[in-house]
Amino acid sequence: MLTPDIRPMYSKILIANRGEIAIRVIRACRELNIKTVAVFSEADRDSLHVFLADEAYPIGPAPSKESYLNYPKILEVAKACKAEAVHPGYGFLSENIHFSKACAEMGITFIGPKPEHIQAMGDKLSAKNLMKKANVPLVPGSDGPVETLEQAQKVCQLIGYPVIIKASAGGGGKGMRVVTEPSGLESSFRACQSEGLNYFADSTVYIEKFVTDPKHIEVQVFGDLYGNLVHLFERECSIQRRHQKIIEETPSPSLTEPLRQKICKAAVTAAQSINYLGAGTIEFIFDSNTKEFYFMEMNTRLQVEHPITEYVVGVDLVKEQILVSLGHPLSFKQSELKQKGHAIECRVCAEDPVTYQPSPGVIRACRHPQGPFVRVDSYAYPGYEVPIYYDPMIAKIITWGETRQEAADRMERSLTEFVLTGIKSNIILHKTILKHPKFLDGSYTTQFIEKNFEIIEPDLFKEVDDHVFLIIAGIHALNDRKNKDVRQHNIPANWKRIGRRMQLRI
Ligand code: MV4
Repeated sequence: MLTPDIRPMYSKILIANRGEIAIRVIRACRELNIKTVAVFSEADRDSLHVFLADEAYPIGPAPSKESYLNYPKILEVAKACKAEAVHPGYGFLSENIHFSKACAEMGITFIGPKPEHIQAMGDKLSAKNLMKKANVPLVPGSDGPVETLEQAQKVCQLIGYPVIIKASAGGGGKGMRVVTEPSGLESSFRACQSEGLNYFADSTVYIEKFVTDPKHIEVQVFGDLYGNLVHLFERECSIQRRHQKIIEETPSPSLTEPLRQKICKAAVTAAQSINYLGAGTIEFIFDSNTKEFYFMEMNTRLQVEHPITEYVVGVDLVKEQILVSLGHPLSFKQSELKQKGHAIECRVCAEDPVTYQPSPGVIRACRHPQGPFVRVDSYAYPGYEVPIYYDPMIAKIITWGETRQEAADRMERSLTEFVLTGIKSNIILHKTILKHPKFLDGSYTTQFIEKNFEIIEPDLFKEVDDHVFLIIAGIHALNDRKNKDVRQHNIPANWKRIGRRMQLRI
């Protein structure tokens, strides 16, 4: 190992993000005694990250393009307030090559991927080529881009149907088409090319054998400046809808110990092959019938679901990102890392649990779950208006247990404890999933929501809808009689307490 060249601790970091992840980064900075700078859009004046940071500056109108994606403006703020580093969180600018470069040019440390790593992994074909050279398992398919229909037909004859056509510049599920028989190839091939061109200004597509009903298993990796590259085990993220994850857990209920070793080793090989630095995630699809896994993409950022890894492995990933960016060697060795117990995360979203439509609006009552082995990363508070402009996720509940069952029991308990009124949320969807036999036995796949919760059965949620109506009615009644301050009602509703007392008297 080289002699570590460690720079002194930052005195100030700018957080180029909003919501719960901005708060997550602020917390890590506080613990390291680093001052924090928040930036906010016009829609986010009352957002919690603005209150919690040491300083906060407006960066533009509500639409992301004019604020959280406006990196010249963000860098202008960083310069003016003398921030030495920028943390991008996830989404927004976290994997933006121009931002990563612009930071470097301005002498501001970007606590995220290097431009060359974004380059290598941002283009899916480039990533696949690199992985092929590194001997990381890939789904059989076209060796590189497919340019003509004739070429496409040849590839499909060779690998057999069903196939999936993917735009090379796509990712996270955009620009993909499944084709089940030869007659559907032409239209899907053309559609995929023009989707690539329209959305990503790149019509390059490639073809793979379509793996039916896979699981999504990803591996957290971390690299430092001294050639150390470790994995922090897997996360199972198969419970998703339209490529938005809903529940994640670790360890994966579908991996045996030898398989876990194999997939984690493949992830380290993948990251090592590009000399990866910092936190990253290697995404695989896993066929639970054949027990085969295949590399899909690499995400060169901190992920939403990072807390389940933090709980089970015992590492603060954000602190580690900050320290590694200063030139510290990793604070742990691979041999010291073990999975202890089980963690589950539920993403709580301001959305209709039946239609999945966003449900922005003013939060009235909000009381977060608490108690043993429960972590809540949230930016919700009573009186806060959830804006329509951004991601509907307002909170993450993370629970830990000695066993999967204990973590799940704690999650059910936490979901029951969570009081959230004024807006619709998917809390009831989470409760229903946790009771589902396919969740209980861990056999769920990426098709789980589509197969079980897509045919809308409003009766499934009736019980809770009624409950929500009652609570809202109670709050409104009290507000009208007493005062307008919703903060007061962050305690059990009076009508309920009084009702109970009356019952006892009778
Ligand atoms: C696949 C696949 C089946 N076969 N590729 C979706 C997003 C991108 N990361 C890759 N994706 C898929 N690629 C082959 N050859 C199925 C998916 C897929 C999926 C992957 C991970 C998590 C959720 C998913 C939901 C649907 C499809």
